[in-house]
Amino acid sequence: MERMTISTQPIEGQKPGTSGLRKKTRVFMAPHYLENFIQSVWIGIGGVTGKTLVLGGDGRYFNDRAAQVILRMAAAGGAKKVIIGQNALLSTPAASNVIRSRGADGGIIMSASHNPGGIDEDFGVKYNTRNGGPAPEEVTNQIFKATKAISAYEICESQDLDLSRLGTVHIDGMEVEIIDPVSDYAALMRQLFDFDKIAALFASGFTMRFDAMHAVTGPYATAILEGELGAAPGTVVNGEPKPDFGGGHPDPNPIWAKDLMDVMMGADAPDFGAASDGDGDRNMIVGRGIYVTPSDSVAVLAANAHLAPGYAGGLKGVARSMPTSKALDRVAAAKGLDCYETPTGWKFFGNLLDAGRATICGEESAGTGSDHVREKDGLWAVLLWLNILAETKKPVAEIMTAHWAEYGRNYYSRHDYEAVETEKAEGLMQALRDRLGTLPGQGFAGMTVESADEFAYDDPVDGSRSEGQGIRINFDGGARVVFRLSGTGTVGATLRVYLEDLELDPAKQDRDAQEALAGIIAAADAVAGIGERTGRSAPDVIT
Ligand code: VG1
Ligand code: CO
Repeated sequence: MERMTISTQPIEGQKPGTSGLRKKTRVFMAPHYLENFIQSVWIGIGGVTGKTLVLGGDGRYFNDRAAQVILRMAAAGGAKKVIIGQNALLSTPAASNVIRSRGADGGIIMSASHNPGGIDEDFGVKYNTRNGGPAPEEVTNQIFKATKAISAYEICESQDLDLSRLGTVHIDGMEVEIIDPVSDYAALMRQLFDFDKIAALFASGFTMRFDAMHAVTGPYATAILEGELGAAPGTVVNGEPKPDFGGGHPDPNPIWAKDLMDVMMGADAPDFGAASDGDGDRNMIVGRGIYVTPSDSVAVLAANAHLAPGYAGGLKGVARSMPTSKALDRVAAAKGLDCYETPTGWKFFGNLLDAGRATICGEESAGTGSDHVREKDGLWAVLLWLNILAETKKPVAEIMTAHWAEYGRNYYSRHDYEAVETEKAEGLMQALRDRLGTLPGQGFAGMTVESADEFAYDDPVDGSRSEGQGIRINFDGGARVVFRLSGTGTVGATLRVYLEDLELDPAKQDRDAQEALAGIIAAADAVAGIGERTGRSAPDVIT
């Protein structure tokens, strides 16, 4: 087999965002694009010689082709071994688990997560380090630096490997182990949760609908929920991963998982509903007649995790991303736990989890997870909910009402303005930034600003500092709004507006969130001039 050195030139814009490099699929398919980035990963991590890597993806269009290229480049770089999921599939949390359990040096996940897939949609590549978590900024900065200086990459010339057959094959002296993508992950879940209790719950007639959104969680959910826990056949819908996710957005929220919402709000709703995203790290939780916001879900999980065997000893601490609601803080305060506030993106939880400072983490964007892996984990959240439901035998709605009565309800919503012209979105942020010092005391739509700042994070473990992580404005009375630009989009800019207000009175905790937040929504528009600056009269997505 021949190793080839191919001359290339730096390609602009290969800067990893919130979670890896995400671009239009056709951009990734253009000559040298993927190769340049992979070679830069090798350079950024100090070379791949002698290393063992894990490789897998969410099955989106180009997943299979990209896997063959990455294998040939790993071989050319002198890697010792690549462990790859059958058909190049691995959910993000499963990949994180394989890196950890097999003691690999790192891994590459091919995914653009919740972004749509297909030749005209999105593709992505992310590097995870030895702890199983997304590379920290220090590493992604090295990778980005390498993309700007690259002049050649190395690749083996070889036939495509047959990735459909389990077992070990070789490519230019490098071992390639093709593993079942589900079995290691299922074994881990069995350790954490009381499968017998959950199985008894299903046996007693409890019904569920899990919408895999034609994405990677299908095989995992089918094997675990239907196969091991005895949920009725058909519990998992849209369970076959498709390269274009059936044409949908594999993003588990009430907008993109509307079918599930309609069923759960309907007359014959099952007891429990859930959905996951493209790469299996997000989750949506719905009870019969009630949607649970991700911010509330992580709070409920933290409050009740001790009911599952894996967390019976209690939690070391909890963490949430800054724009996530403070519902988790209220649970932490009541239980005497530390609660950390990090920038958006799972990579910021890695150090806290490694250092044993946090056990459960969450993001308002439907990401929840624990120290069992170093990624958020959609199915894990669903199984923890099932374990809690099996123990309490209460409907989701009752659990939520009781939770709010005890801790208060943090009304919460996120409004997204998608594909805004980059200049306009950045102008809006800059204008806010320029006025931060003068905002306190000023009134907007009847609300008075108490404090305003731009969030910066000092990592308590390694002391690194991350600046420019979102503008937050607190109003008198406790309401707040956060403004951020997305770091995962591929077209223009997405403005995210996060809205929150606390209600302690149980008599006022059953309102519609948009109604409850109407005042703060108006104040957000008034303070930032959203309509005026973006030309949009309403958000594209409300979650
Ligand atoms: C979004 C979410 C963030 C999440 C990230 C990756 O980032 O807001 O909470 O960690 O996606 O999730 P941004 O920069 O677009 O707001 V996933 O499931 O897309 O890997
Ligand atoms: Co995801």
